[in-house]
Amino acid sequence: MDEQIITIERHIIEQQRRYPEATGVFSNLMYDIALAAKIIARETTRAGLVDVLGLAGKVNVQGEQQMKLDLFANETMIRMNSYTGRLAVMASEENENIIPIPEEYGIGKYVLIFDPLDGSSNIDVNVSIGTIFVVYRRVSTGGMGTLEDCLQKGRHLVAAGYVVYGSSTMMVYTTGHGVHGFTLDPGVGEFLLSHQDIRIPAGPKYYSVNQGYEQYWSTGVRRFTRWLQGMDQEFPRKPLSSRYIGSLVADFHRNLLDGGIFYYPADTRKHRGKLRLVYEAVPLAFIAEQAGGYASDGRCNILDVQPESLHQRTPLFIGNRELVERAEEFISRYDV
Ligand code: FDP
Repeated sequence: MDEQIITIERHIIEQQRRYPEATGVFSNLMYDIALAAKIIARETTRAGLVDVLGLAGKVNVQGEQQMKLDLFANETMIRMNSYTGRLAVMASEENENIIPIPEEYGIGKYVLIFDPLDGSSNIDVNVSIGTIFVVYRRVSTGGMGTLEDCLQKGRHLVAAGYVVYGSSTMMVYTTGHGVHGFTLDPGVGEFLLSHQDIRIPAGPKYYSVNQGYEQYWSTGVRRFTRWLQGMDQEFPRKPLSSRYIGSLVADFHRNLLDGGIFYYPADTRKHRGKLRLVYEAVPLAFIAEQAGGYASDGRCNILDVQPESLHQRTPLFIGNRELVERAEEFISRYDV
């Protein structure tokens, strides 16, 4: 019985020890996010029991109808983080504009960007969904944070993570020193370290894409998919299995642990893809990189893309490095 039980709080404190100059503000911000995740997890697990299902009747900035649980998750993230004095500004996938921190609450030096509940079409059918977050240092000086603080390149982020609400709730995060996963023990209400220093397995098992849209894809994406299926005559390979949940966090999480690639390409209907650069692609790209993987928009590293607007969309190829690099090769060869 010499196995240690490490809570997320303890892990965060140990990470903080790497920085003797740290004041603890960042660690506390990580706790706040973990606490918000626990509150959202409690609601998602009760969603089938209480009357929180169904549409709230509002339409979000993406033009999608919001579900009640999306609103709850968004409110929870905002309420947990507005009054702490740790943040300069926030941005949420559910809000059209940046979320300023009122000066009377105290303005901090960090910036929090999140997708409160990703995979919303899966809520009603009890399939895994998730929360994605990313933290930056502010770049503006003085006063309330600005849009510029929220439009930094992924390369400059300080921490990124996600929570997946699945058969158990897991929080996975990185501060640039490996990727660590914690499973929520609902009995004690603590996230306990269950996956230390996650590395994407070298031998990939899965490819994850919505193949129903194949008719809209470019030649490069089609050829790449044929290659993954072991059907490319020129470059034969063993076929990968296909898995697609339709919740980015859940699809990404499975491929992170088991090996594989998730992609949501640009197509003839969605010229810039569907997923959001700052809320979805960037945080997961950093996690992938920290786990030995890679994320690309098909031509360029996601972490090097300069965001131009908050809700900007991007094509995304993410997972095992060699598969993502192959996707780039097929795209540069066949798509002009
Ligand atoms: P959803 O629209 O259900 O919120 O980001 C949005 C997202 O889900 C991702 O989680 C998911 O990977 C993707 O869209 C699914 O889109 P398709 O239904 O077009 O495959």
